[in-house]
Amino acid sequence: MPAFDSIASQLENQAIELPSWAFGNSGTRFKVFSTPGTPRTIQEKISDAAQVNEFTGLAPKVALHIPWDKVDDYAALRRFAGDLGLALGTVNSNTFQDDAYKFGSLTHTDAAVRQKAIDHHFECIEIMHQTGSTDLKIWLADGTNYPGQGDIRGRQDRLAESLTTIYARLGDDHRLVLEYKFFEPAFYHTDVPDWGTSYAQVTALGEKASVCLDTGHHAPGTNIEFIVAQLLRLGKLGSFDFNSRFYADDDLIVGAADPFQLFRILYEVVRGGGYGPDSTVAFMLDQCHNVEDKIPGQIRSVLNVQEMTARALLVDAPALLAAQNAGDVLGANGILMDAFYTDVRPHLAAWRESRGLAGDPMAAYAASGYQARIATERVGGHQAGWGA
Ligand code: AOS
Ligand code: ZN
Ligand code: ZN
Repeated sequence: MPAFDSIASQLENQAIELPSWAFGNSGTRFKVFSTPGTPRTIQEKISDAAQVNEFTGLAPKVALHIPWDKVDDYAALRRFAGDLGLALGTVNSNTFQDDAYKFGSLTHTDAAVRQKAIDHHFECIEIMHQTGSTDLKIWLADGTNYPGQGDIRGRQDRLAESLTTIYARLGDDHRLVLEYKFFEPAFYHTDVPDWGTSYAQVTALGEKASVCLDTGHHAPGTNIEFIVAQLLRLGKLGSFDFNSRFYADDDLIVGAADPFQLFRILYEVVRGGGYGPDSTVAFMLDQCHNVEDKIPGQIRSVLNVQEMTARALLVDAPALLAAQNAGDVLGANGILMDAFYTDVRPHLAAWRESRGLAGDPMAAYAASGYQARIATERVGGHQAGWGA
């Protein structure tokens, strides 16, 4: 197995985008617990994201959700983030909370509703010009609850037409990433339920469109790393929404439920050329912190991604290939498992310290006093989806 030192320089390439909504209060359909110090504005969310980056060096971008993060002056917001060492990242559209979208948005039978949803995406693209964001991420709640409720085929056709109109409005440096999800909020059929549908739709659009893979959006038992390998092979893996799931779209801390799965995914990312300076894959988190503090929740998340990336980089690729080609089943499996079972935490702590970062970012953040300060300074923080 390669020594840690031989892969250390590749860790410099890691950049994880934080979701603005992770810093707001969120919960289940039963209760939204509020956490002292919860941001009241997008500026406060960005300030909290800056803490994650300050203690880890891993999170230089913040993704926005429109209209949750709507402001009058996006150029000013970009400067605000820049002064904290951050860039504004992916702009997430939202066509799932207006009454008009009860029966769909980009797929709706009513052209006026489709146009409303398209106009919202035009607004997002305009915002991207001002924020310097390159990615427009579309996740649709569109779908039906009962067989016969909608014309599945007609909805695909309208989706294609709506996406084509949005795609035509993208700037030269812009990309469109289409996220899939197998169910919820629709329970019978969802209009973009799987990677194949997303792939078919974005391929019809053109080069600037690709697939967003949310790790929580698959049926239990799905081999997600296979999807990763396939999409990279096809040149259509645009971005990740990382999180963990035990049951459905749980949006828990990435790597918390199944670190081995995260390792397997990141191994295929590395294997498929999705990691490194030439990669165009965006690594985002899409998480909510319902019962734990949000900033340390995000710090833990990016550290989990870093740990599993380091382990994936440690796989002895030539030896693995040789074992595979020789039909050495257990030898090949053993080579992969050797890397997975390597505890990289002491190495990563030393690596951080060599770069002027705290060896233990969780402890350093806890000792910084920031959490106590925001708890006293901020009163009346908002729910994630309804922040200022
Ligand atoms: C929804 O399930 C998706 O994961 C989206 O990425 C969504 O925009 C995000 O969870 C924020 O609500
Ligand atoms: Zn997502
Ligand atoms: Zn989700």
